[in-house]
Amino acid sequence: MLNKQSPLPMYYQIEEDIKKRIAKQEFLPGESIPSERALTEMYDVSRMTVRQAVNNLVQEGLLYREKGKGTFIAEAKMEQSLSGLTSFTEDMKRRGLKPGNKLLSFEVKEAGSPLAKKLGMEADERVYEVRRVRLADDVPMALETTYIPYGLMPELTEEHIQQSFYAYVEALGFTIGRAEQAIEAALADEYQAEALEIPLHAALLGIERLTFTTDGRPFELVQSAYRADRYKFLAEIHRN
Ligand code: 16G
Repeated sequence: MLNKQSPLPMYYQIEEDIKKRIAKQEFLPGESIPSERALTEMYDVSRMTVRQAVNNLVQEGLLYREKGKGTFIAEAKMEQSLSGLTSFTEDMKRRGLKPGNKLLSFEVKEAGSPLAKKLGMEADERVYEVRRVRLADDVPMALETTYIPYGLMPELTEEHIQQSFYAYVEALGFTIGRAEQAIEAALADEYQAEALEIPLHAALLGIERLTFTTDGRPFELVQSAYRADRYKFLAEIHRN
């Protein structure tokens, strides 16, 4: 089944083979994978090689371990389009999942210069700094830190932000226009790991979004950490 002449390492070929089986639904989400011994025999390789392949797939989020129980096939990742300017609440509802919000902190502080510059305000003006864990059917998906110019919505409360922020913004009469977004890789620090219920140093997708109203006013800067084992971002691209 594996090509021992190939320059591709054995563990990598095993990973590819397991991925293929998952794609073909030979292995289904929630099912346990064959034992280490069974895999060793199946691929005719050492336990070390099997272990390396399985560890890599766990790191990638295709498999997950449960203490004392074994290793299982993970659910398929959420596929999030990068082309629409939607809110977390909207995205979850569209998927038929229950959106959840766990408020970790809610503060008003002085913006300071780098933030003020991005939000088009003075450094001594105030911003809300809101930390929320976003949940889908009660499972933590992302950790968001949102900065909002205080002067723009001075009535914002903890209660509002535990619901959809975009719904609140629109209820105020603002029209959400466009956003600038950047994505980069990151590893979970202690705080992120705890909030997202993932291992320390698990892979994350860090997203920064700066969002403007249709009249060009920035109203949020959001730094979010999405679980890389649960999320995949999709974009359609065109030539010219
Ligand atoms: C999404 C947005 C975030 C926005 C939030 C509003 C990304 C990367 N981020 O999570 O910028 O603040 O939705 O969600 O997509 P809400 O209306 O459910 O509070």
